[in-house]
Amino acid sequence: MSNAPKPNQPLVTHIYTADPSAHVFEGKIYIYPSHDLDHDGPSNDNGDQYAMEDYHVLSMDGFDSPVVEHGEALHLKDIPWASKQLWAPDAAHKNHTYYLFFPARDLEGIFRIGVATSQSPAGPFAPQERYIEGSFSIDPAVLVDEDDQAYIFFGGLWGGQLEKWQTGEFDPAATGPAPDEPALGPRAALLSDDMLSFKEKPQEISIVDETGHPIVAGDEERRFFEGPWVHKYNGLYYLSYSTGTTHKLVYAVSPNALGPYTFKGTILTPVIGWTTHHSIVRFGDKWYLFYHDCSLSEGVNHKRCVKYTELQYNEDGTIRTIDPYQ
Ligand code: FUB
Repeated sequence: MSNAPKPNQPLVTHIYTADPSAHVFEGKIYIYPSHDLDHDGPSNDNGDQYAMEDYHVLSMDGFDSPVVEHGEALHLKDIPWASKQLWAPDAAHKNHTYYLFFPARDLEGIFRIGVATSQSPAGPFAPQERYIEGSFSIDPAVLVDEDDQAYIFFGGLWGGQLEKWQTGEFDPAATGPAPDEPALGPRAALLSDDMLSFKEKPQEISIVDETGHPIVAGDEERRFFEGPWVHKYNGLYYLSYSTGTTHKLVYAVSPNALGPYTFKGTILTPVIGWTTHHSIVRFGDKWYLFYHDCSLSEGVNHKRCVKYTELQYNEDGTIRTIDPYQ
């Protein structure tokens, strides 16, 4: 169809979108992005410019079909515990229910992770009264494994506050580890069977190099910054994430969902704009990377657009690096 989205082009242009989490539900591709606001306010390392207030779900019957935008799926005003900044969400399906997991600042300005439910993958989603107990930081990604156990992965530095939780309590003055110390890893926990709480205290995921040594905080080409995503390929778990300050999407592999993960390489070279954020999904017999850049706003960091491209594996299971502008 002529109005089907093209690879490496914005999926929609009537709103700014970012942080796409893609899933196949009911035989279609559903995309859960952030909805960037079109404002001209100040920009800083704390991420205040990412002032999002609602979520809009996108879907496509397939890659030769047009994108459907399903309208507002959840708004900040309807979330009792949240004060601002609805950042990168993810969705999952279990118990004949669709779950939307999302970060937001609580009434004290601390990032937490909430969950909302719907009978439809397009929403609208009804939020729980409180954030998930014991949750913190940003960028939830949920993997419902083949045995039906659901894992939540999350975390992000700087504006995402992950470094402020090193003691297990929120310390507003805390900074990250020294450059030669192990970098902070994303956090992960099993979800309860009803998907509304953590089954256990979140644990830190370790990312190591090929010799088994932890990736250190000063290794900005490889260390975890934000946006974790876990998918399975040929029985192995692939943890991919943004390196933040070096603007790459990279990945590491493990036989276990909770790691340790061994660093492998780069999935996506830097895009236009500061942030990079993605998801990986299989549709039919092909794999796809959903990502964002700031091309639609000609480079304004908080006015992004979601895109997709095919992702390919080499025979040894490594992922071929993608340059989205080639
Ligand atoms: O969209 C707000 C934040 O920017 C996300 O939570 C991060 O992953 C980055 O994309």
